[in-house]
Amino acid sequence: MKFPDNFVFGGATAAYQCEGSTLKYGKGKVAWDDYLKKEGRFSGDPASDFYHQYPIDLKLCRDYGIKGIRISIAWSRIFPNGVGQINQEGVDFYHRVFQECKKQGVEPYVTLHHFDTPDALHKIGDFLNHEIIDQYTNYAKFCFQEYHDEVKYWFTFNEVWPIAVNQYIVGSFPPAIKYDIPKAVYSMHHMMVAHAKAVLAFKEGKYPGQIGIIHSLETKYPYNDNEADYQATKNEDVLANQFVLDATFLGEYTDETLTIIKRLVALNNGTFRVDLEDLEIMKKAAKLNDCLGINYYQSHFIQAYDGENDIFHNGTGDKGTSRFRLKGVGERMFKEGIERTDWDWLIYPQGLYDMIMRIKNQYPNYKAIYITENGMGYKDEFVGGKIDDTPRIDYIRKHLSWILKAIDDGADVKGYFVWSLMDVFSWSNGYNKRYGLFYVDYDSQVRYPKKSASWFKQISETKELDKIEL
Ligand code: BGP
Repeated sequence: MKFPDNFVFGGATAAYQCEGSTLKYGKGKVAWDDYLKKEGRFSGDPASDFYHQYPIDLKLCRDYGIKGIRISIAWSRIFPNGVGQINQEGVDFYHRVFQECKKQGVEPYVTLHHFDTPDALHKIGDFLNHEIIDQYTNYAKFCFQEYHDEVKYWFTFNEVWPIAVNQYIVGSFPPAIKYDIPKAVYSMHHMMVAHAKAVLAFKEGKYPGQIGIIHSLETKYPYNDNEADYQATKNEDVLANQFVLDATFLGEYTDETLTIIKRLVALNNGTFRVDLEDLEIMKKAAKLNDCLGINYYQSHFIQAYDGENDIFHNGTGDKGTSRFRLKGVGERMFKEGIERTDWDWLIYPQGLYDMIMRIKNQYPNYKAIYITENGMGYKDEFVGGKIDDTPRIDYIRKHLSWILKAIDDGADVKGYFVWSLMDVFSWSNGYNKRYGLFYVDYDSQVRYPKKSASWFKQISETKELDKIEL
């Protein structure tokens, strides 16, 4: 049970979830600022105050054997309005962070977009608006040029499907629209074109290093062994997984993907047409991805569903409250014998193995896989300065075991990043859903290593995992 010597063990973060200082130091607004204010439940400030605490977090990385950190650049810290004027204070901030990474021996893996389109561009349609593609590409080019001496690993987007589904189907991300499959599909497609353009710009600029994209890939299984549930499973898989994987690795959509997507869009009174010029760009870029990031937390068991749309997002940790029933697509079911977190996320580590092997078989031109997020949302208890998060250790151990099996079976998996490095702000759950290896006291901003941090250090340093039965 040993990982390859060059396997990277890291911790993941995202700008809006950890930096705080959301409207300070020249940063432009993002849609979340007003949305969260209106909701009145919680705010992106102070988050984990990474803007000021980054030397401490990177020192913790060093002390706990964490060799890589996922960081995202906040587009609106660099371009407060998305385009045009540059905020030098923001540009300098990321230079300071990357310099500190170097000092502490922690490799930065940098995401250009992690759910935080600048508000000025969000207001004119975000990725529903075709114009945003070029604005995003300009921002990406700026970052490649500015940081190419400090950053070797780039990811264009974090989670294309969750952005689309949460913005336009679940309604838990601004602009909080519900049940609009056509909008979700167009927004995904435009992000994939923007990804392709950024990859081409990176390669044309001959920058050193690697570039890829991060997808959230949740394996879908039929709930019952019958034809209707198989079809429902296919629907959800195509919408959530295959659409973006085709775009990434084929640069086009297969007939199977298009047939299902067009049917689902038509069912919602829409049409889906692809611009041929965009397709050319996607095709060129599909051969050039250096890596794929997989974020994996859960899988779904799907049953056929033709009733009315009915989705309820469990954003409080009130177990058993979540519902996901999408007309003509399917219904996600809880399954006896499969544990769930308090937020109703099904803990199914084998789903990660199945997804990795599916990519290996279905898209053999993939080059390398990083597990860029995996971890357990948990209501950690702080008792006398100690945090015993044994369930999180079990969760991570099981997922790592299945990753090892995938490597054994020939998949090229090069790294694993725990979500999250330290506790961070959770988009639709606020501050009681904690994921970190390090507990953050949000009042004092003091960090406390959890039991999982010491356990993870040992794995990272020895590369060895105690054997468990799969
Ligand atoms: C992923 C996102 C992260 C993070 C994580 C946990 O989808 O990339 O930003 O939020 O999920 O999600 P949550 O905070 O909703 O539990």
